[in-house]
Amino acid sequence: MKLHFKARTKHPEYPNRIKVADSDVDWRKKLKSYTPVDFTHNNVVAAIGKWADNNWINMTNEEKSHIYHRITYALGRRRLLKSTLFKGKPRNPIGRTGMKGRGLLGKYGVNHAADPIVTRFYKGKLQVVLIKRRDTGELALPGGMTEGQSIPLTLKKEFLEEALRYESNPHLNANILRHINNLFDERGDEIYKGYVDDPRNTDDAWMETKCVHFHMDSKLAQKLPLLGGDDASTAMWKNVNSSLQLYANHMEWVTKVSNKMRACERLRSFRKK
Ligand code: RP5
Repeated sequence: MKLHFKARTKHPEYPNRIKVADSDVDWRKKLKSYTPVDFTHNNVVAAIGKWADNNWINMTNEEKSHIYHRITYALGRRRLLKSTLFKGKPRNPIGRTGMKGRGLLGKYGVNHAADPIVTRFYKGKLQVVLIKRRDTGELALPGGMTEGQSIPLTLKKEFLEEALRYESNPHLNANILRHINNLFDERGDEIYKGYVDDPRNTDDAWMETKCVHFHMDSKLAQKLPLLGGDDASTAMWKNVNSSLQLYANHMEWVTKVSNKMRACERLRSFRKK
């Protein structure tokens, strides 16, 4: 059974969670007492009817049925959210987090995101585009919530907004934009789909993502005018190595890409022989 770690840590905008030991995460283990902190951020309450669901106690059966039909990949394959229900309410499929309520997440159950991994080779080293998140100050992939849009659109939109400050970047010209459009239109290589070990997760709400890899030609990569925007204070190329520490479990997916690229390199040099 997969464990979550970051989903049990403190988020800067959250109160402290109840401590949950690794051995107590699994719901199948009966605990003498489990009293998670109840927290839904004011921003979520203010967004009810916009990007946030209604409060569970005020929800009509129709609203609940709509939620039950959302898609989750948290346990591997595609399922309806109703497969995660406990007493009629979606429950974190990985286990206890020490907090109930929605925290900063608008939706009960799954909250969908998309994460682009954009890489290049620079001086023989694999590099990846990262942003610094304004909320936790951590380095992260430039991903974002799907907000009802398709995954391909979200991947491109988030990259443009968070890594290139699309709206007001004076160095982002039509030629570079055309190349970026072409790169993202190639569909990329799916690296991961499912649960994110996000520090905002709770027992009632969690993040899931689809993470897609795009490798950039070195010449185009050199021209990319990286500039943090929206939820990102900065954007940069970073060498991929084991000392890199990233938000949530983003490093797992970057490592997968690095292994894939290394295998491709080996194959290429083998063919040259
Ligand atoms: C993570 O949160 C996802 O992997 C994605 O990077 C991000 C989406 O949330 P926001 O950055 O839009 O807050 O779980």
